Amino acid sequence: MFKNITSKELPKDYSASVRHEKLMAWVQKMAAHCQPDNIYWCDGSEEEYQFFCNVLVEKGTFIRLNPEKRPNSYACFSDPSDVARVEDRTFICSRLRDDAGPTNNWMDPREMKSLLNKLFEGCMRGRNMYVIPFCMGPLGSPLSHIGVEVTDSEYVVVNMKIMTRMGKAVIDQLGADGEFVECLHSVGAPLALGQTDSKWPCNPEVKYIVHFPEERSIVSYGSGYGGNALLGKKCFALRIASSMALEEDWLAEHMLILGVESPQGEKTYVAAAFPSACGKTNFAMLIPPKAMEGWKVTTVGDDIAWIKPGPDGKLYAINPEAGYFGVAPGTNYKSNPNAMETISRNTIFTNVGVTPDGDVWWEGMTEEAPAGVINWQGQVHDPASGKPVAHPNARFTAPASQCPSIDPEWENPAGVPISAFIFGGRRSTTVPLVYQSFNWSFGVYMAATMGSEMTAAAFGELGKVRRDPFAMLPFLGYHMAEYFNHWLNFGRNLPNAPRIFGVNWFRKDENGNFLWPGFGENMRVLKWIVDRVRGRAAAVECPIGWMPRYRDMEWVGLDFSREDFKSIMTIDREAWKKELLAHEELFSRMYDKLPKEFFFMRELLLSSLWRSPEYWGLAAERE
Ligand code: SAT
Ligand code: MN
Repeated sequence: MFKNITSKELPKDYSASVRHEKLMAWVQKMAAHCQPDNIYWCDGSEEEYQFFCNVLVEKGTFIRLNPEKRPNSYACFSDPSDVARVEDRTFICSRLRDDAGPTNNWMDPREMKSLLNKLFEGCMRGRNMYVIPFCMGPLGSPLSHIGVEVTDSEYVVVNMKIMTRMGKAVIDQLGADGEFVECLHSVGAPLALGQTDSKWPCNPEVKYIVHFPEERSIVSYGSGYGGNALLGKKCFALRIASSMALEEDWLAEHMLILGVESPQGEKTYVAAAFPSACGKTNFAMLIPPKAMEGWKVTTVGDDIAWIKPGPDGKLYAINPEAGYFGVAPGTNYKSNPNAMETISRNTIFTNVGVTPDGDVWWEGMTEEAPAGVINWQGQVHDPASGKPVAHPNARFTAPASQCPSIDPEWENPAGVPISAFIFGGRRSTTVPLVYQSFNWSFGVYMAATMGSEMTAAAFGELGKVRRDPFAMLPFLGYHMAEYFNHWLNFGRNLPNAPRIFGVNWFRKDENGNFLWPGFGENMRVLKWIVDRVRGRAAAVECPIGWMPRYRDMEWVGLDFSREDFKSIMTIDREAWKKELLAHEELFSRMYDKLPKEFFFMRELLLSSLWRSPEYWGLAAERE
């Protein structure tokens, strides 16, 4: 039976040397309330990482994978009640309900605090409290921000080591009075004296993921999984950071950042937002088709971008994270060879299958499940059962530095200059492969109204379009309509704002087959985008924006006919009438604060649908 690690077993920490009184006082106060056995301050060293991985192996949480196949890697299975973010348990507790807006859960902060106070009292009994100082963004960058997470989960410690710059160096950076975001986390499963711990402690009944934007603090209770527990990611880098960004005039976005290098060595950076299940990680790590020799894509980030204007008026972006917490199922050497290399070592796998020879497996990795593979529920997989081996939201946690396509500037404290924003969703009809919005305002409108068809029943009817503005619906820390206003204002002050593009890799023909090959071939779309930004590519005006003609895109090495192009680029008048009318549904939810520009833009788009048929349909048909 596993016993909690005692103070004697814990490595020696540096807490005696911490000079930050406010931080010290907060940690002491949290400890007095949560009543852990011990407090340990994480230093972020390799030895410490190994120590906690060993602890997790002893506890039975981690399975050490075969070092020949996955060096220094581990797999674990979560509790079946704790497998994903819990949106209905996520709260924005601003003082005024109206500041959280119609798309967030809200509770009065005083009421929430008294509720949380009760939950946290003694919640770490029988466990240790780990203090994790972490920096989102490169240490010392003017674009970075610091947080301190206290948690009772060793799983969180080792994941935060990969996902952030974590440890003593952050404490040094904080000095005596540096600012930090307080992040309190507990799995919500105190242990009575002598009680055996479970392999995945959590609270199956009670979960709260709470943000106090005015105080810039986060409290999370009851879950040990992903974004519920690794508080630097969605909680800090998106929800809290988005409200900081509104106040301080910058952007915290749910965007990947990639670099496109031309055969001449010219580099262009773009940031792109996609809702879940649109292949974001694959796009961030794209490998161009062989026929497009000399073109190269490099990866700065796969999930989150913090963007601020530089002194030259351009926008500069950093990836606040240091690792990837990516969806495993579907990842393979065809869909994403760079991701497969990234996770070949030093990786933590959660809720994937484990093979008899100590490696991992998930749906889509290879054709068939290996015989004897253990599923994420810890049982030998029975192919007849129809149950998947890996949980659909199974994840890998891997250091970004291991990605073969990592951009040489990915840790540049000044960030990388962004020339274009790309917004995409999963749409089987209506939305063309690519188009450029007329200007910044129309681009903001397009991003605000973007939607994606549901691939998982969790969010409603399969195939139904779920509006997910800027792919930020579950990640914004304030009122959605204020966010639209922030974007509109932000662009007004830029001398040469990035161009804004819409893409859709998922259009289908009448038989339900995908029209576009996707993956590496998306490079063709990227090339047109980069060439547009550079003023080299032609386009024609269409009702919804600027679109490439067949001859404006690079087709070398791909069998994609004019007819194919037409089927994926056609703007259908009736479909677009319906589309624009559907925007009303989103707008009516936030009518009072919606930018008035939006109503005019919608009218303009609608009226352009009535122009002559020669103007209509177009890009696809013009020579
Ligand atoms: O679990 S995370 O929030 O980190 C990832 C996701 O669900 O998008
Ligand atoms: Mn994400």
